[in-house]
Amino acid sequence: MPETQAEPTKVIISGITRRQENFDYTMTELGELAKAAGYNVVAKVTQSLDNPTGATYFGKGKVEELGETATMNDASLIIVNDELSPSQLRNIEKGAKVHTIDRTQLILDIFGLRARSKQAKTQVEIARLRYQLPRLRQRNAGFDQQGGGSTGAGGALANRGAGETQLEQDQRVLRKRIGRLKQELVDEERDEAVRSNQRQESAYPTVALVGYTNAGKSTTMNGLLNLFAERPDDKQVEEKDMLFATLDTSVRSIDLPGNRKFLLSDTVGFVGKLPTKLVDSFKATLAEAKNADLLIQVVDYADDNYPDMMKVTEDTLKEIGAEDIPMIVAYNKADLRNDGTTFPEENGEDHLVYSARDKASLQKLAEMIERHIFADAVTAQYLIPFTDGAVVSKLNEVARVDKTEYTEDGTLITATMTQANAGRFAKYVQEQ
Ligand SMILES: Nc1nc2c(ncn2[C@@H]2O[C@H](COP(=O)(O)OP(=O)(O)OP(=O)(O)O)[C@@H](O)[C@H]2O)c(=O)[nH]1
Ligand SMILES: [Mg+2]
Repeated sequence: MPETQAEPTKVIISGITRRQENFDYTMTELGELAKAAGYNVVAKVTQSLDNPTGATYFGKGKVEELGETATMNDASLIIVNDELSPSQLRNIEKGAKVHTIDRTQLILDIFGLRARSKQAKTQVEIARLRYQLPRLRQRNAGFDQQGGGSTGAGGALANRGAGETQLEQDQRVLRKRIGRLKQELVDEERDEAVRSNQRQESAYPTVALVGYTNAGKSTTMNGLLNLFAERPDDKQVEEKDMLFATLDTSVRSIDLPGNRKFLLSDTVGFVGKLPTKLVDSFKATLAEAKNADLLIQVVDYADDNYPDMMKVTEDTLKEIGAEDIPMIVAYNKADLRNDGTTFPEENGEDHLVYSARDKASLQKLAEMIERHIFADAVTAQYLIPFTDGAVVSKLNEVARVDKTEYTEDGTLITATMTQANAGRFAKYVQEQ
């Protein structure tokens, strides 16, 4: 973890290319991730190697070069572009004499820095402890120094079980803590489930923005809020030119004309080689996406590497079990492409080229969302007896009311609404 100091820690990013096409891109991204963690990247060291060497990952000469580069640039940390085995990390450290972490540790650190809500913090902590568990070593320092300032580990040192080694004891303490945190998460999820049930009760369709980190999900959310917020002062979410700006899911209601209201959620972004443990821990946060009626995959269309990013997004969606939800693919940042791309431009039902900073684009996106989620909308005539006045207000709340007449038997209303909502008013329907 970087210390909070005026001078950011100088780091070297390093990786092995197996001549994969997107290697340069993944190294650039590793640099961005390092920046997001507060580091100053001063050098890059790469090696072309078909099979990373077992013991040191890099070839032996490369490890020495890493050490020399660090000395030359006054760097105190090496970051490797892969998930390494504990012994590989140790051997690089030994050879280069510089503290070394892998891509997984780096991403965990960023998540640790960004987590704001209790739920996000717990999720990150679980992922972090699970990463540390196989990395514990037989020595006294144990995991205290890597524990991210959390409590609990030190106190148990006094009650080592009979015949239990230091390492076994450390592992036991860690497992226990993971168990406790998981339980906390379950309790929180139960509360969240209640809240999200309440949302479902309201029968408003739900739409989730998903996609690669920095694609423009939060900017799209804010743009739609500006145009269609139910309450104009509805809180904007944070948008930032930085990887993993958003870690917590935010849900806001969007009110399209004609009482076509839906709930929109902004979620945590994905990244290549996102640690499985992290995805696993973030399932609660991503539940909003998993339970959505419609997904909008926001793509950074100005980044040449966007096809890879889409692949990562789709793989991650599969991992959380959201692959069968209908999806609009929204190719964002079209304004940054200098190849004459025009926008907004709809390609078929499910594809939109747009810019989250452009009003016409957002209006187009809203139209597409509306078409999708209200595709099954039904128009019917409802006769509400005067004694059921509350039903009339309810109808006005959830439906687009096309016509209202007053008859001897009650209020006669022609209204259009989703199937789900229509079901609630079935007994008032007038056959025509
Ligand atoms: N030029 C341009 N910039 C955009 C557009 N959409 C988003 N951006 C910028 O791209 C950066 C990332 O946008 P965010 O909305 O924070 O991205 P995100 O997908 O929420 O990212 P994470 O929360 O990190 O996953 C910000 O600097 C935005 O201002 C666009 O259409 N055009
Ligand atoms: Mg965001």
